[in-house]
Amino acid sequence: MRASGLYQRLRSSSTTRLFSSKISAPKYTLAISRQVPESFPNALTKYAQGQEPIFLDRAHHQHEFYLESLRKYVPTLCLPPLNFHADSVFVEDTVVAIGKQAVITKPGHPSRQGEVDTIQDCLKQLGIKVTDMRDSADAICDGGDVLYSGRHLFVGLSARTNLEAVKVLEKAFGIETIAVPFADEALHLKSVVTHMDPTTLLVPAGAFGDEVLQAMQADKLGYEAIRLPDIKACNVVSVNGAILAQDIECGESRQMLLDAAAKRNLTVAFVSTSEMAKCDGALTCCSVLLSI
Ligand code: CIR
Repeated sequence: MRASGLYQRLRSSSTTRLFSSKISAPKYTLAISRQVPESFPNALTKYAQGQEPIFLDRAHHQHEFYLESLRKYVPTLCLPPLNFHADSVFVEDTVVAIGKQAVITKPGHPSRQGEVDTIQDCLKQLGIKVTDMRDSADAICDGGDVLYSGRHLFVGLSARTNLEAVKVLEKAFGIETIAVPFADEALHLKSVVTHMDPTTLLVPAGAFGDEVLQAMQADKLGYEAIRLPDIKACNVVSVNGAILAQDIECGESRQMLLDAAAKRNLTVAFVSTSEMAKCDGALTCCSVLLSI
């Protein structure tokens, strides 16, 4: 991604403000999710290609367990399935919500754009102020590219999300926003980096992780980065004192997560996501966390 005027402006505005370490994590009051559709085995797959087919029954069971795990920490609403949209279980991509405000996205893949209307209706019924990104002709965005750490809004410039979307998000939320170009090695920014608390990021070990951290200006902005050997361990749902983490095999990553969580007084729950992973999905993508 070439640095454009907006990209430069976002970078410089990000570096001039002061870091405050006293910010606590948002308190979430409701999560929105959506049931796995019968068409799920036809979900889009790019990065996880070549695996065995998706098993629908197993996907239903894993999703149930995900909801059960999430409900221990936040009341969770599960919307009915959208059977004409194979990827619609990945609700995260349709909306970015912070506090009582939300931006409905225009997902970057055309097959996913029909998923947003029902989410928009649901948010409006919950009394959330909704901005519709579709009103900005050129903006495209998957919510999986938007990481709100509680302090900053990081927006990955992937094949699904562009600078126009960054502009819409920055204006809607008025939060310090950092555009993060990253190599085409993963679907979304949050496929490779999420936060454990407002000052701690989980990032893969190695050169790719180094590049992402640099693009995020993580050091300058006062983040500690925990570098995990297994990239899948970097996608966690951080919710009300708990971390939902993928049930990975890498013992070293598991232990590092457990140690980092214990140090921060956070509980860890491991959740299986093998069927979601077969179509580039992870944990964050199956819910939207609201503070209303
Ligand atoms: C897609 O390609 O759109 C889906 N198969 C996967 C979306 C995963 N979403 C996410 O991580 N936020």
